[in-house]
Amino acid sequence: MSKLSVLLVFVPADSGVDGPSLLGESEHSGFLRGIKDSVLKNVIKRAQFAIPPLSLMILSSVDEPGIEQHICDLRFETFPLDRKWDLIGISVQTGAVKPAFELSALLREKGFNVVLGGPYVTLFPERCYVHGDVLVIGEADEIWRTVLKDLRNGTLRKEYRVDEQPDLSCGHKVKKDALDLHHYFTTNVVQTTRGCPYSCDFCNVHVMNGHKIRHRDICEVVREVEGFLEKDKRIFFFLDDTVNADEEYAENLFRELIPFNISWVGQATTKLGENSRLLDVFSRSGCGALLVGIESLAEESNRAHHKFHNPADRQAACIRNIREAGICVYGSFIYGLDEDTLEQPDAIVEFLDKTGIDVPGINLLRPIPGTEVFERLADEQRLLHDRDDHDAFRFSWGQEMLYRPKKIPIETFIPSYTALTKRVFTVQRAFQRAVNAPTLKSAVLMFNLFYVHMYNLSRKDLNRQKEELEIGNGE
Ligand code: B12
Ligand code: SF4
Repeated sequence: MSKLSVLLVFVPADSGVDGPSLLGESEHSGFLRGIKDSVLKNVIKRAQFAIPPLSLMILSSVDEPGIEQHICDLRFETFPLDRKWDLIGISVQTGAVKPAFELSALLREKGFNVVLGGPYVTLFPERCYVHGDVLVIGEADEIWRTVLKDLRNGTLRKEYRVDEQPDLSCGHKVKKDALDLHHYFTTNVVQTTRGCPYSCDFCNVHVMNGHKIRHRDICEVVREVEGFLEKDKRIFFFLDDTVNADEEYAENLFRELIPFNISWVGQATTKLGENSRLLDVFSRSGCGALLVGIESLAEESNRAHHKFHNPADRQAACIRNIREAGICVYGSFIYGLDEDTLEQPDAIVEFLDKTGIDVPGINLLRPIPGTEVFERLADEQRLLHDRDDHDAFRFSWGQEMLYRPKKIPIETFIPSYTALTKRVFTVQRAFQRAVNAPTLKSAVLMFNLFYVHMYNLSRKDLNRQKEELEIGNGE
């Protein structure tokens, strides 16, 4: 008997990291500039964040007799409509809801059975029922097997809800068999923990994955790294939101990884700079770069958004310690938080000079539906779009304001933000940062040069939005 075929689909977002482009048509863009933007968009799409979707790797690693699973990454592949699929699973991220639902509608029209899962389905199941035949609400690591069994038995239900978050310690081997390894910058993506003990109000990781940190078994992660190396020797991405959230676990895990001689990148809090033992283990295990969320340099702003774990007065020293350990720092700022004033841009530039941050990211606050800040801004009538219009809250690249800052009028805020990105992202600074980077110099140069381009797009879009806001105000 032939096997049942399941296809798992990753849908690119229209805007944002999947290939940034102008949100609106720029009158001044011109033919040549248009070509340049489109070429760069494709280069960025392919080079920058091209890592495979771990969620779909996890699901496709669930072995069920009589069922074969494939992954289709629409960033690189066209949808294989010429084949018969018994079930098609689509991962829905808040930033890519519209294209995900459009694809689902098209496939259902053609008679395919579509199952929807992922962060948006978990947060807003009531908005997804009409868009899929089956919904999986929550982390699907374990329940996916039930879905596959029901598919085989012809007893698929409308809804599968995960009541208790999966215990990560009981071992789920992640395989790469369903992936085309050649599409990606690297395929070595690993998650060691899930859940975040913090409650930043602009984030929904703690809403989806809970506050309790769940760990995978250290031996299991080590075996996974070893197995991954057989197929792909490139850099590892540890996708944990905070790889140092549990310092003892992190120390034990990365100590075990030292003999493998890998190089890796991840996300951490600046607190790492205060734990010299862990810093040493990170460095010896091959850590090349860490993204740290600095957000605001104004302590009262971080407090207003429930970010309490950043020691503002000690941040600079922490970052210097991390860089001195040979690890590059990607410093992620948000300008426009509630207590921010027009003094922030100077403070940020001074901070960048003082710490030598290798890649700065100067973000605008994105009120994501499903976060606390989204609800608060909606209640305070500071959102620029209807709170029910989730598509409007897309994840563009610092390219549009979605809300009114508290202390700075929006018409003043926009030029202040664009002037800041113009100072921070210049070709000259990109080269300087690459020269000074403790390691991964060419990657640091590449990122900074991409940002010169992307923040250039951001300025054009924001200037256009400012004009529209002024016209709207009758000026
Ligand atoms: C690595 C990463 C990326 C990578 C890879 C993206 C990817 N989708 O794989 C890159 C850099 C490309 C990226 C891009 C973006 N990202 Co991102 N990213 C992450 C990060 C750090 C880890 C993702 C991950 O692998 N998690 C581990 C897996 C196992 O968890 P999971 O994806 O939730 O999957 C589980 C369930 O959701 C479910 N599931 C998922 N898909 C499906 C599909 C089916 C059919 C089923 C049944 C179940 C199911 O089962 C899985 C196993 O339990 C998360 C933070 C986080 N903690 O998840 C943010 C996160 C997912 N990203 C986010 C955002 C906003 C984006 C962008 C929109 C950013 C932008 N400005 O462009 C884009 C969107 C790209 C896209 N088209 O999806 C938000 C999503 C918010 C939301 N509510 O949807 C998160 C949560 C970060 C945050 N703090 O808010 N991202
Ligand atoms: S932003 Fe980072 S630290 Fe804050 S809640 Fe989200 S995952 Fe946790």
